[in-house]
Amino acid sequence: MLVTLLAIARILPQGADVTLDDISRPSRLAGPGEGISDEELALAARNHGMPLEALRYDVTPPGLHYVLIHYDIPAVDAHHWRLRLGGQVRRRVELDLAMLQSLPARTVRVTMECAGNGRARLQPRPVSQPWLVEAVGTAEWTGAPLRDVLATAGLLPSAVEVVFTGADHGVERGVEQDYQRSLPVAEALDGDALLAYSMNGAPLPPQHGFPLRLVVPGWYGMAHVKWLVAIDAVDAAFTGFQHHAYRLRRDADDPGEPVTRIGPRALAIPPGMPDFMSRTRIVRPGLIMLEGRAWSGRAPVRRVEVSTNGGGTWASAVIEPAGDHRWAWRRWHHAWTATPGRHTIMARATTADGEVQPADQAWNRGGFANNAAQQIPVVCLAP
Ligand SMILES: Nc1nc2c(c(=O)[nH]1)N[C@H]1C(S)=C(S)[C@@H](COP(=O)(O)O)O[C@H]1N2
Ligand SMILES: [Mo]
Repeated sequence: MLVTLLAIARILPQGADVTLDDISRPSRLAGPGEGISDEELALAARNHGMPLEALRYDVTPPGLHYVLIHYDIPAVDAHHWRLRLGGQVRRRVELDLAMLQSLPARTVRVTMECAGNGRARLQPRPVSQPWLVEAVGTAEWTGAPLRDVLATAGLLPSAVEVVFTGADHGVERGVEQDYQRSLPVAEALDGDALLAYSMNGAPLPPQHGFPLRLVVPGWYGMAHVKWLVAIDAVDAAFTGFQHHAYRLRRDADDPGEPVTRIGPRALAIPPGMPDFMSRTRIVRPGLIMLEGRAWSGRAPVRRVEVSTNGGGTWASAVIEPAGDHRWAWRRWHHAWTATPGRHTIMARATTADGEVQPADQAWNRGGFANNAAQQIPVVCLAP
């Protein structure tokens, strides 16, 4: 029914009468048995995930970090680019890249994950970027602490939130907009938020926000505004589109809770070798070292457990220490003796607060913050 209405809306308006509503899609859930559409495929082909074998690296090599871009990568000329600070501040400030780079720099290793990671497996499926579980990556971001940059303008006591505006522009559900997100002042002044001009020791690549992006360690990806051009302190809670878009809602009328910090998750490097089309993992009998990574933007990960029988029984994996990298994933491993037959490998993380990854999905309309434990079907061949 909805699909028919959309099809008619696409045919009817001709020439001068076309509006954004005619071409922009409302949010919707896929119908029973409805496969991934051409439109979702178009998003999936440009917004790529991290191949899970790249979980082997402490820092994700350039080009393997996941990418999510709502509109287009904007054209930015670094020489003319400026960051404007305004709103509830003592003085308006314009900074160029050299000025930002002259402030004391910090480097933070951060695991970033898209809030929509895991969406494609939900039933019913929210129609959007169809991630499985690979919308994650870890990078070393270098830049100026956000609070130091805010101090150049001086926040007024009337400031309650800080709004970040990207140079990218597009339409979403009929609303034309710059990509914008806000942070509460307390969060913005937190020591770890960074305005990053470098990723893994090199200037930001175009797809990751050149020349400057916000990095908010521990928060889901949508908070880390790329291609930053403006920061405005505001005296009331920000109500822009992306604030409403990222909420955990049961249905369209539910005001929902905002999506903020990354839930705990463990992922395994898929063991053995893959079959090209089915992606089924194939192993041979004997000792196999299962390895992976675990992270959380809430309380730190305290335990990782592995199941080799689809969640029937769980065993504790060995986790390596976090070292100086509070906001980065941690490596874990677990020895498994594979026997001929079919197996389902699972991994789950538990935080120091006792939050454990669920076996089943807590469904919400946007398909956000889904951290149900990963399942990897493995076939072990006869010897
Ligand atoms: N300006 C701008 N910033 C943005 C986005 C965007 O579309 N435009 N996408 C956000 C989302 S939803 C995610 S998950 C992360 C992805 O960052 P990455 O592509 O560097 O991995 O960027 C965030 N920042
Ligand atoms: Mo995202």
